[in-house]
Amino acid sequence: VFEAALLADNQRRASAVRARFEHARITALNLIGAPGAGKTALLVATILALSDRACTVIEGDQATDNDAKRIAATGCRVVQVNTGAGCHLDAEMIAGALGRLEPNDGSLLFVENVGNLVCPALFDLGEAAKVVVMSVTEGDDKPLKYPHVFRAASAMVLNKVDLVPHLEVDPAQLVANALRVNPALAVFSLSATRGLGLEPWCGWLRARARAAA
Ligand SMILES: Nc1nc2c(ncn2[C@@H]2O[C@H](COP(=O)(O)OP(=O)(O)OP(=O)(O)O)[C@@H](O)[C@H]2O)c(=O)[nH]1
Ligand SMILES: [Mg+2]
Repeated sequence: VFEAALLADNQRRASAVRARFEHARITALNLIGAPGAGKTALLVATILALSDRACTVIEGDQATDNDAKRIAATGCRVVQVNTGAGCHLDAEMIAGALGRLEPNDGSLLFVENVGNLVCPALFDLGEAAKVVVMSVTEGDDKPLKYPHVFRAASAMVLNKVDLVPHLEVDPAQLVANALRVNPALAVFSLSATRGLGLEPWCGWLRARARAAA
């Protein structure tokens, strides 16, 4: 009962945040993935590749501002949110961060959620879409074992494809498992640190931003 009330309260706040984004034509993406999947590396590479677009970032972590510093080094405006013991961001935290961030009308806003494949799937942040970020090192069965986030997401980034030759993992099987859970998932295989395969992902982001304009 407590959890249902908590989620209902979050949903109300998320709807208000979403209305605010739509009014300002801001495209907000909620990036969710396990610790170390490469969410921050993906954001750094994406921001540099989309240098012609206005972007801002909300960084969610239990502790430290390490990731905010990595984003700030690209020249992008960023706000860090620390959740302490919390395992996910919620809509109230986003509303608070927006007061500090003040993203421009028509811009792209990336939210990096706390590293966790489970809890963040439950909490609507008012985003236009959730993106699940996975790396090939996590194993090809993960979409079947943690289906909720794959079902909730509109896209999956499969990161660290540069490491495939060193692993036993079958990336085709991983993608097939993800599509079994959610046939509508847009899939982007890439290497954030090597800058491989970024084009289709950036194209998808541009199309989302155009749709909001
Ligand atoms: N080989 C390889 N390493 C990568 C790639 N992307 C990220 N990494 C490395 O993976 C590690 C984790 O990357 P982060 O960007 O910190 O991952 P994260 O998902 O933001 O981690 P948390 O915020 O702690 O959940 C770092 O050492 C990165 O350099 C990639 O495409 N290829
Ligand atoms: Mg990170």
